[in-house]
Amino acid sequence: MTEEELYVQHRGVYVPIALHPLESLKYAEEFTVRDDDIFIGTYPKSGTTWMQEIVPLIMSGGDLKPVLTLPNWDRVPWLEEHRAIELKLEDRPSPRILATHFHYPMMPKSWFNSKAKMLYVMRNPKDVFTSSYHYYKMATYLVDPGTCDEFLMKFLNGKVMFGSWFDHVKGWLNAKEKDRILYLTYEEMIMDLKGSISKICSFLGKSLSEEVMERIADHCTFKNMKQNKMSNYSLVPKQFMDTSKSEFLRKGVSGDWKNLFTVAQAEFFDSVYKEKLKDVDFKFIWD
Ligand code: PPS
Repeated sequence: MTEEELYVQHRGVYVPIALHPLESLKYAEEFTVRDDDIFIGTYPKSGTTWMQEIVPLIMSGGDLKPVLTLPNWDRVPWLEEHRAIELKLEDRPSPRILATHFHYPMMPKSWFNSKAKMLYVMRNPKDVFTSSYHYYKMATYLVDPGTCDEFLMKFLNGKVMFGSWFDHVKGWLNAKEKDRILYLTYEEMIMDLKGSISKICSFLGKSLSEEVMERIADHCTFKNMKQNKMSNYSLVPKQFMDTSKSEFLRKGVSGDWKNLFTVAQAEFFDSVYKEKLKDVDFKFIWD
């Protein structure tokens, strides 16, 4: 099926209609954000599921119950997904932990006047592309990616779900609420998960012992999360995700783009990246 059949344009970006019917997008825009809300913001395939595991564990002080009893989409629901209305997010007790793939200007109007915090995670876009390429093959609510070249052009032109990676990242990096946004990268989490957990704790004002942070880091390794059926997407019916084509928790590494890109594709990607991010001074640690 085509983009026109499976996606709807919301503020100029494609969103898959199966997950984000128009009433959900309206609900999200008009959502009343509370000062103690904690948001996890990502462009798709940048570390959302990982954070949906880490942040509840930090908030529970290392108690595994929330991550072993609730699927990640109920534990940390997406603000803009159809389930948000069913879950009645407006009635949930504080502090709520919410995920979003929204670009910065799409955030609920009330976000901008709140004190809510945002944990914004970025990942090497070549790895985001690679993870997406495999995911688009298995997720039946998305348009088949076609060849790697075809998907590359769509990705670089933002003709994919949630639009352009470049616009997403630039929008959030230029947000004016810097005091309540913590910028993280997937790569730093790969290199030092406990250090990232400690950073998140400080940002959220949670004081946890070294031992608890170590326990959280251990639970949140790729290997351990893959065993957790509340987080590994094995509860999703086959008709939505065909795991014979790819798994949701697929490889969990940085640099897998090297197994997909040709030299010419990587060079082309890098030239677009250089041009589009020329005004950004954030020090990314990826290649
Ligand atoms: S989504 O669809 O936007 O919610 O996807 P998202 O969760 O953002 O990204 C999925 C990728 O994150 C990887 N992942 C992890 N990597 C390392 N460690 C842990 N614990 C972990 N959990 C999820 C997941 O495997 C996807 O990346 P790829 O490269 O496809 O493996």
